[in-house]
Amino acid sequence: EVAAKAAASDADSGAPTIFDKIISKEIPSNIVYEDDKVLAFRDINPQAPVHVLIIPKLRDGLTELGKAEARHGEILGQLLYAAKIVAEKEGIVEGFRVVINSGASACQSVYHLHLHVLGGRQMKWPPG
Ligand code: DGP
Repeated sequence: EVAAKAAASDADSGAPTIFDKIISKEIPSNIVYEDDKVLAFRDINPQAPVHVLIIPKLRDGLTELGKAEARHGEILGQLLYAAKIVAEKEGIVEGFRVVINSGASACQSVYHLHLHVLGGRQMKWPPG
């Protein structure tokens, strides 16, 4: 348990993540939408027929939503609007889900804020 806690505190320390390499295109990804502020690409482990991640290109302290500050308001809005653009591009705008896992107890695994856009099947509620 001590090791797990140490790993968790490392995880949100602000160290670079795999998403930095996706942004720099050092690691290839299947890009769905991109503008100067955000990047949207297919999740490597899809949980629905459409499963796209949307990230800010500049993390700027947003390791997780729980670290957001008032100054992040604009990029947070841009990310949410990008979710709608992605849903339209993917043909799921009539029904889709946006998820943000914030912190270890929400099963966040990559500490660079990201929205999951899920659709293309009937969603269930409550989520697990
Ligand atoms: P979360 O558990 O909310 O932190 O989701 C992280 C997601 O990132 C997870 O669904 C899998 C995805 N992921 C992790 N590494 C990669 C990668 O190298 N490429 C892509 N496309 N997705 C990744």
